[in-house]
Amino acid sequence: MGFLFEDSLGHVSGDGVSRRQFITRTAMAAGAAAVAPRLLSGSTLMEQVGTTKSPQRVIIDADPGVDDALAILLAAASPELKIEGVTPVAGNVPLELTLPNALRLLEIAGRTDVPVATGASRPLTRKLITASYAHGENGLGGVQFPDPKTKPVSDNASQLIRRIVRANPGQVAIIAIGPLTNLAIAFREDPELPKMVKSIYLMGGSLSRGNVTPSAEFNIYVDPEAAQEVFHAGIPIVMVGLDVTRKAMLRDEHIKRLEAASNNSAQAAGKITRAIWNRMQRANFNGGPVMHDSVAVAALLDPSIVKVQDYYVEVETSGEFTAGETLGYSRAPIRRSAPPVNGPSKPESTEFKPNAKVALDLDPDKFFELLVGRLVSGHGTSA
Ligand SMILES: [Ca+2]
Repeated sequence: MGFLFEDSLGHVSGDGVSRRQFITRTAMAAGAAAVAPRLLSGSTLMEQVGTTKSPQRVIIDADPGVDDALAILLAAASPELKIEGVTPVAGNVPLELTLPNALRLLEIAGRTDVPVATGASRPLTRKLITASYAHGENGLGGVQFPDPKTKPVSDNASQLIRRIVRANPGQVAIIAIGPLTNLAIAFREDPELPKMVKSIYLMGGSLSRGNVTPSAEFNIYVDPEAAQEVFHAGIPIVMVGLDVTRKAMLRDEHIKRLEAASNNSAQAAGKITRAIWNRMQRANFNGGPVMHDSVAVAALLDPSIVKVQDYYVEVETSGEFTAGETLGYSRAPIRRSAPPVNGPSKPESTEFKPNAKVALDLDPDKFFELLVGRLVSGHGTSA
């Protein structure tokens, strides 16, 4: 994600277009009549991605990161999920920090059984741009936790992802809450792998302006080439972007509930979010830190928390100002920029093949009850 307080900070004003206006504009740009988006219910979503009675196997690919921290703690506190591995990547802060942060968070949650594998230290082709201004220099709001005692496994992130998915074909969902570099590398190394991935729940992108540029959301901005490959890998994707995560702004009452709970996960989450809260107050920002990444976990845990719609999502990779933008086509034609004089002469495709279910609405009360309720419950954590 990147900006935990993008809206209140006003880092990016976009062009003042509302989400609905933007969607309508997108549809019109695709040569279609403007229509209100048809939102699918959560149950429809789960029919798409499937459910099982036994815990859902997941890999968490993350760049912790303040909101990653709560997302990982939420997943660890959720008995519906079996965390098979965590694969840190460079993003919010460099890998030298996201890796120990991932180990720390699992230790806090009492989950040292979960393997952590070292991921990519930079995007596929670009220089790393971080968001330490929003997450604190250490990625956890400046809160100091003990150095981790555990070590990463000998496999690197792509190797661990491949090993877990190949051992459980069709059963593993990937919760991707950082730049998508690790996944792109795994798919390049093993082109058959995407067919074996059950689904990807990713926090990234936006159909309604970005947060790091007027076009791009942070995770996609950092590594648009990786995102482009992942969106076109043929895997069922649920895209949880800024369109919904902007509504996941933590309030003081939530932080107080975390602080009042005695278990390690809630205490850590309370300290981290309070540190960010205090930074925001000192800077005269209204509102609280935005829990972008936990929405992706929540959408997997309880699909009724979001409303989704089928889209064909393209990722802009060549734009001088717009790289990392996610464009959502809700119908054919899929029209591209006008071709150059000497370029290919096919500006559009008449075939509409959705490649993602994009979350367009969020029930914030239900979301926060799940997030805070799970963290304070202490389930799956040491006391
Ligand atoms: Ca993240």
